[in-house]
Amino acid sequence: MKLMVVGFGQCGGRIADQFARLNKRARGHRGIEITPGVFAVNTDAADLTGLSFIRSDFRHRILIGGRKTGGHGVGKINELGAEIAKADGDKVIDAIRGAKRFYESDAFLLIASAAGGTGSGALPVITQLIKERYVDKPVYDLVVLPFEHEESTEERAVYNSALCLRSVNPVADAVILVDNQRYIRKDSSLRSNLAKINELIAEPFYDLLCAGEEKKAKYIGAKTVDAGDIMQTMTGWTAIGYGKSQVRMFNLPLPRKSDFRSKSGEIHKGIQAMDEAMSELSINCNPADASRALYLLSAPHKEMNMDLVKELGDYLRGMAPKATIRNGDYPRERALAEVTLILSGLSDVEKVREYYSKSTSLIPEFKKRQEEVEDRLKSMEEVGKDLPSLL
Ligand SMILES: Nc1nc2c(ncn2[C@@H]2O[C@H](COP(=O)(O)OP(=O)(O)OP(=O)(O)O)[C@@H](O)[C@H]2O)c(=O)[nH]1
Ligand SMILES: [Mg+2]
Repeated sequence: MKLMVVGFGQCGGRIADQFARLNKRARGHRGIEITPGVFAVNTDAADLTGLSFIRSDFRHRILIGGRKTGGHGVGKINELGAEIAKADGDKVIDAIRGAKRFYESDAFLLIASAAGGTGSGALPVITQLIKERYVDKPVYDLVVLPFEHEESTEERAVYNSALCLRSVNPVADAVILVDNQRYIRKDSSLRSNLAKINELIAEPFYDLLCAGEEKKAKYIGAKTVDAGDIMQTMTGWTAIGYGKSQVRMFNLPLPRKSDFRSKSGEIHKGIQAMDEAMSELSINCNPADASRALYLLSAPHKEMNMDLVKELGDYLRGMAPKATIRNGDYPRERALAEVTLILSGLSDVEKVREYYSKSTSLIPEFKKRQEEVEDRLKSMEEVGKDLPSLL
């Protein structure tokens, strides 16, 4: 599958940069293309300069709202991010249209954080704009949710997130939820290592996108996962996960198959990878709430067989009994069994529900504060009303 990738704001731009890196890897290692166009859009000029893999011309790193913000961002006010995106949206559309191999792409992937200003506000606006212009290509939004410490110290982080999610959900074909907090559960040092988190966020997409683009016969599975399978799966609230398990230890010469690599051993490795993918999902959710699911098994050719793929399917069916499940296999050369998992069409996501209810109670409070500011400004004007004006 080939994606047009656009990142908004600092977080979105940096994750889009990771997709440009994955594309470079796919081209170098496998001679295939997975992202015919990668763009970053920001109100902050310095953030655009800091990217590494996205082409560095102004058609790929797009500054919006330049005059309004002086190139310094919108300071977490996502209403302002949305307003700027409405005014400058054509810049983004022009850049996409100008991409040489746009026609090769199957879908859009738009990325932003929910808690900031620029990305959170621009994402829904540009999603809608792209949906109107390109009716035949699905638009998937990847939304990054804030860390717990941000939610507890900045009400605005919760409020922005609620507004962003509430606005993208009706316009995007699917919303992939990615909770920053989930990436520091096991390794709290990652809190200060956003670059590493961004790698972990992008990584599951690599096999998923490559599998259907392979040209070499030995890497084409018995059942390929292609753009059609992914598009049939992606709808509404969505989670993605990835897990792996070592299939050959220490690179020792292999004993004969009958010696120790029993079929049940292979299945065990596969299940282990599936378990990890499930527990490392990008958002905490209940698999039983999914209406669609997809898993891709990547493993060395010799380890792969249809029994294993089927066994994984039965296992997943037990956890997601209501889901239509699609699957595929992807023969690889690495000594790993890897599972990439998508759970989609989730009927309930606790985190989203929480943002909505907390923010609804914040509205009167925010309104009250705004009125207080206006009252104070008015009373100050009142004091100076008898002074002559220089205008
Ligand atoms: N995973 C990840 N999260 C990030 C990154 N940068 C910022 N965030 C998160 O994104 C939120 C802040 O949004 P930003 O993307 O910085 O904001 P912005 O869209 O640039 O908007 P303004 O700076 O307010 O104009 C916070 O929840 C951060 O934790 C990043 O590189 N990776
Ligand atoms: Mg910013």
